[in-house]
Amino acid sequence: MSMRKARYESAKEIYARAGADTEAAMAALAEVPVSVHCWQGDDVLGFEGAGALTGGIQTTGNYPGRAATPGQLMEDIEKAFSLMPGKKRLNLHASYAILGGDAGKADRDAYTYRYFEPWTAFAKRLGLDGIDFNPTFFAHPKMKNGLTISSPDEPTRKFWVEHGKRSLEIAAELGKAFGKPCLVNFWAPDGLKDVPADRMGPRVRMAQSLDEILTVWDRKWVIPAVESKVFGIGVESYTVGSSEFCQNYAATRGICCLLDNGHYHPTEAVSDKIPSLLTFYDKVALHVTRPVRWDSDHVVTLEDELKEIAREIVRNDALGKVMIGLDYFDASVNRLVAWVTGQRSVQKALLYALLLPNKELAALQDEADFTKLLFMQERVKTLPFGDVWEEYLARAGMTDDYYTELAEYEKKISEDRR
Ligand code: RNT
Ligand code: ZN
Repeated sequence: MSMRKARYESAKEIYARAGADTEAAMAALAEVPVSVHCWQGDDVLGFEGAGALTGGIQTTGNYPGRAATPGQLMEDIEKAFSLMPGKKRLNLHASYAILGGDAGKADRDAYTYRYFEPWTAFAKRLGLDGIDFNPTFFAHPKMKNGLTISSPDEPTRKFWVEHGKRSLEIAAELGKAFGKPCLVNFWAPDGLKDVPADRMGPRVRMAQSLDEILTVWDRKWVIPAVESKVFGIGVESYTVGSSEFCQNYAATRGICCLLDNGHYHPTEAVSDKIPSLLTFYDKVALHVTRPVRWDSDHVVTLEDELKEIAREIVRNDALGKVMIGLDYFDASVNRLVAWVTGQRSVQKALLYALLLPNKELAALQDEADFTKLLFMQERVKTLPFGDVWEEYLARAGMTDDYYTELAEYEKKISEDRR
């Protein structure tokens, strides 16, 4: 028996004694789709010729090798995804339209599924579970004074409403193409740098715009969501799509909330919001990121809050209810290593949560045996998790070293792009 196998067999026994089934945990994890964002590969720039990222978000760093064309981005996605275990979906933004001869002619209010068909073919070739979609309400000259669907300027608002409608139409085709609904996440950066004189007007307009957009919602193939945010760069004082706005909008319209764990005040925890929403909603969408002092979108790593998010999903039997997506963008390190690191961190957190004796721990809480609960919660932390993780990777044909392969890829391919 190889050393790895022996370590796994021993871990399996130790976990069984602690009340966890490693085989069941690995099998469950392999079925959980994670929607991997395309935008880690090119610093969120897309293919429309946007020179800069706007809308209160920012990618920092200038590591060489950024994918600048659809071909390069697909090549990088294929490589990075080959090192990510588990089921994957691809998360696209409208700004990644492959316009071909229509470049410079078709604007976002006229995008159709045609511009995304190459992505469908690509995702099918990679055996992905599906594609999710996002209207791009930023990095575009038709944003007026930083506003899109909440703009008081009617032609501006209308343009963005049309973009939202096109996005839902494209998503319906994406859903049909894979035979599974497509998640469409509405995030608009609309907000103000300084103290507003009218906080309600923009919100009323945003709700009206979303209502207009939803008139083309295909309920069979599309799951719409709204993503809230507390502030952005240049919109420090007020964001239209606040948490209360989005949650109430979603609840009253029968759509979904998307929680991005970088979008709240620093002491708020998304792990605590998940069960609150699951009490009322069938589905909850997530953007997993790592905020460092602000919504910095650092590469996701295996830290406490990520583990807690995974535990809330697992112990509430919500693996089929929480749609897990990734949202980070770091341009200061090898972008593929960043991509794989974040996806694997989420997989690790889920496996970690699946290996906890969740029922026993919950029973201790109900019995108010807080002494034993404290003891148990600490004890499980040193179970041989790494041995199960390596076994999970081995069964996916992978090892824990993705660095060596990506460093070679960087030498061969990315460096030519300088
Ligand atoms: C911005 C939001 C949003 C974007 C992506 C690119 O703060 O998190 O989800 O990051 O849509
Ligand atoms: Zn997000």
